[in-house]
Amino acid sequence: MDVRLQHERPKWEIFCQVVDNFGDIGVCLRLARDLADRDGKRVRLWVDDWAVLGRLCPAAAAADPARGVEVDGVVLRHWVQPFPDVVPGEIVIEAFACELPEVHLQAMAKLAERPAWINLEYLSAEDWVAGCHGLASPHPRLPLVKHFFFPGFDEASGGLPRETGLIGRRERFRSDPAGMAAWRAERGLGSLADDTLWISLFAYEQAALAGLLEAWQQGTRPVALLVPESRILGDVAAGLGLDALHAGQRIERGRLTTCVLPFTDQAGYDALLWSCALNFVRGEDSFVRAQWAAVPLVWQIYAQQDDAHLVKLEAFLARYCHGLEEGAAAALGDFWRAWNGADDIAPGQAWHALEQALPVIAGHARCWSDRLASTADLASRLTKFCFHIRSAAR
Ligand code: TRH
Repeated sequence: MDVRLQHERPKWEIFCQVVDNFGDIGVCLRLARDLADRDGKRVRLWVDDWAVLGRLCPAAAAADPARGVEVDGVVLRHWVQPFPDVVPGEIVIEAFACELPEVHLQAMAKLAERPAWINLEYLSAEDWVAGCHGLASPHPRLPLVKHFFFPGFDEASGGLPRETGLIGRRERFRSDPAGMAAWRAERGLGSLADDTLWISLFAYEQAALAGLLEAWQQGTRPVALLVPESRILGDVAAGLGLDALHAGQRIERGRLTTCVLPFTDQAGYDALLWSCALNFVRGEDSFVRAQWAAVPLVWQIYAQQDDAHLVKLEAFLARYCHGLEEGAAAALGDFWRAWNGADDIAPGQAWHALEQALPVIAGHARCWSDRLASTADLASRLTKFCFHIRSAAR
């Protein structure tokens, strides 16, 4: 990498630690790319797990972590100990409450114009977010103030990540049937009936999957189930009576065709979501991307202690189902609760009602996405917020 880029002071600097899975880096990588695109490529992203980054970003996988690499205007750096002596960015974001290296905090405190310091929080639809978004927290020892920034679904929050041009790209993909057919054919997904229901399945382990696979096999409509490599693959194999499944395999059972896809980069995953009529997603980033896909989704929320995640699930359902016809809202809510183990009913039992309601939910998903897309996105709100706190500090 260009030595200049290694040492130039970035405008935006993001720190991310992997807690589990891909989502934390996934969110940060998208935000970093978006900021670089809007803001003249002055972004540096530190990640502690280079291997996870490499799964989402093949250019990083090919690079030497000790040197870092620049991708789409973002300087990607491996966060190691001891932390190198670098000039902090003008805006320093710690993602998901990760702890900044002490040496970096000291460097931030020594600068004549101190950086804006942001703690980017997890996404939640809960009402308390409005009361916490933007709050300031002075450092106990150093002359630094951290501000909490909460993504969310309304004006009282930090909004949702939505990079410039995303909706246009989705629409171009969708309005090109020949292109979509070629995209499917390249992945070995050709020659399926016209009335096939295309479903993508990205999920954690799911003990109750077998019943749902059974419902799809016995259903009235053909189902194409596209499963990118993920933790649910073992349950898919078991549900189909197999020992294991691998990328590239295609299994036919009754009305169900299951195709296992290799884990792709983030752009490839977006295309998968756009190509389907129903997306099973998980965690945070795929959950948001499925909303931008503007088709029905099923969310498997990341499980937390004491079932705290179920409160978050209900908070989102309440917002999402607002304005959705009562029967469709009930079908959707029942299925989501079943999928998250929040109900005695199994997903296989809840499927029929959801399937019936899909056309109505599809219209609603489009309106939901359009409404969200008409509001300011996370990067714009963050930029504005940081401008205000930096102006106030001068
Ligand atoms: O990996 P996740 O389960 O991440 C979760 C959440 O972020 C959660 O908030 C966090 O607390 C927990 O981890 C520890 O799910 P998520 O957020 O959807 O991230 C997956 C990323 O993987 C997302 O950026 C999309 C990307 N992806 C690809 O790039 N290619 C693929 O083929 C697939 C299937 C996913």
